[in-house]
Amino acid sequence: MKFFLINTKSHQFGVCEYKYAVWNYLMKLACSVFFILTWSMSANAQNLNTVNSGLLDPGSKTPKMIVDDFMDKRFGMFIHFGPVSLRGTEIGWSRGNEVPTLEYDNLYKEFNPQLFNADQWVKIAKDSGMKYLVITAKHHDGFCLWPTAFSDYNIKNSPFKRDIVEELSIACQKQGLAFCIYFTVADWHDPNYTQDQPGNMDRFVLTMKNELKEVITRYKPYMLWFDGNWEKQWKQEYGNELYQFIKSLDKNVIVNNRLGKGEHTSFSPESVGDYLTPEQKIGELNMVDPWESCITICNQWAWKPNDKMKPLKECIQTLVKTAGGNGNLLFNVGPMMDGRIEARQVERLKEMGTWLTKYGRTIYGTKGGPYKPNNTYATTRKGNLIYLHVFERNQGRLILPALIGAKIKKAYFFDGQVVAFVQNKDFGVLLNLPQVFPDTISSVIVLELDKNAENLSIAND
Ligand code: FHN
Repeated sequence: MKFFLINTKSHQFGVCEYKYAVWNYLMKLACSVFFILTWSMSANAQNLNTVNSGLLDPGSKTPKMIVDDFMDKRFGMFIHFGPVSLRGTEIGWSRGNEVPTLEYDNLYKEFNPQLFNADQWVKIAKDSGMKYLVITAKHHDGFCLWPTAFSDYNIKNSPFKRDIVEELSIACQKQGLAFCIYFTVADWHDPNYTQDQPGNMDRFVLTMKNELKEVITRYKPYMLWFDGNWEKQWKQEYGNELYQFIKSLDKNVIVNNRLGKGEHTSFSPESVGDYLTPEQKIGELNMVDPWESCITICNQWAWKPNDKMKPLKECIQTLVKTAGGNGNLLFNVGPMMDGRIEARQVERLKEMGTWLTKYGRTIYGTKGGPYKPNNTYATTRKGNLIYLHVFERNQGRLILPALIGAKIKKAYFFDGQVVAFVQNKDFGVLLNLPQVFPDTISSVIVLELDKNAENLSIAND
């Protein structure tokens, strides 16, 4: 809390004026002290109100059409960035491990990513076919990439000074990507979080509310990606309280399911938030609950020199299997200490963008299914079309379980090449595959049905 004191050290007054000036100063000081005390008491009162064991107001849920719009986007960029890029170790987790805590907490004094260019980052995401972008505005190390008034441990106090969160929000708006914010509920730098003393967590939750109010009102995020809800300090009631608070600021902002104490890959009474968040794996096919898998393009979330990068085939098939399971893929890059995303990662993302330029309509705005994805194929669907993504040729024949209540009228590759097939309501569908596929990574066969494919039940349960 900053105390704004009045400066009365001017000396040009006579005795009378001097007495008036002193009296005036004392009156102003008394008013300021009274204001600060009442504000602090109300803030403390608000602190006490942060612990609200009330259940969530069902009416505060994010409107379904907004979440449906999110799920139609299918593909987003996750960015883990911060002063830790100066060491090339994992954000948050390397604090007090590979990097001594004191050293880690002072990295911000060297943090100066002069080659950071928000327009470039967003263009890389856009050119790769991504429709939204999530930046770690505050990760577990507690460093804030925006100039918050509620913690000195922020970008304004680094040599870089610029508001990275704001610049990315503006760049996303200019280029038509949805701007989203990652915000940790586990802040390993804040003593109110780390020191278990009466009232500390209430003060911590109040700080969170103040910081969230800043980022929501200033940067108007499309979605908030919370993280860290597994730690013992974080209580269910904080999650309930924060969800209601967030919704009071913006009823349409999408919130992931890591505010409550529920686990990440299924909804439970403890869950707070709008969608499931499997991590570093492709989620299970789920036609009921919205979900998004967050997966790294390399191994580490934050930048690591010479980290192992996933081959293009794995990147594309991960996206296809995720969409085939009716989910989104949040694909992570970790920019380097100078603010650039590694050229090899940019190239890999461009290759994904080239594939999506051709096959994007089989991913965006589709539903997953009606077959569960596997290592040979995955399917998406829209209208009366099923898009059969075939990864392996398997001796030139592919057998699919029978579709329930629908018949295939035609089958052809994306480029029009006809595919011969026979179907039977018992053994299913047998497709004869050519010697050479149009696309070595993931070829798409269009199955034209005699009815809408979107409501068919899952065929290989
Ligand atoms: O601890 C974090 C980790 O650093 C990373 O941010 C992932 C991706 O969201 N989430 C947590 C691990 O579950």
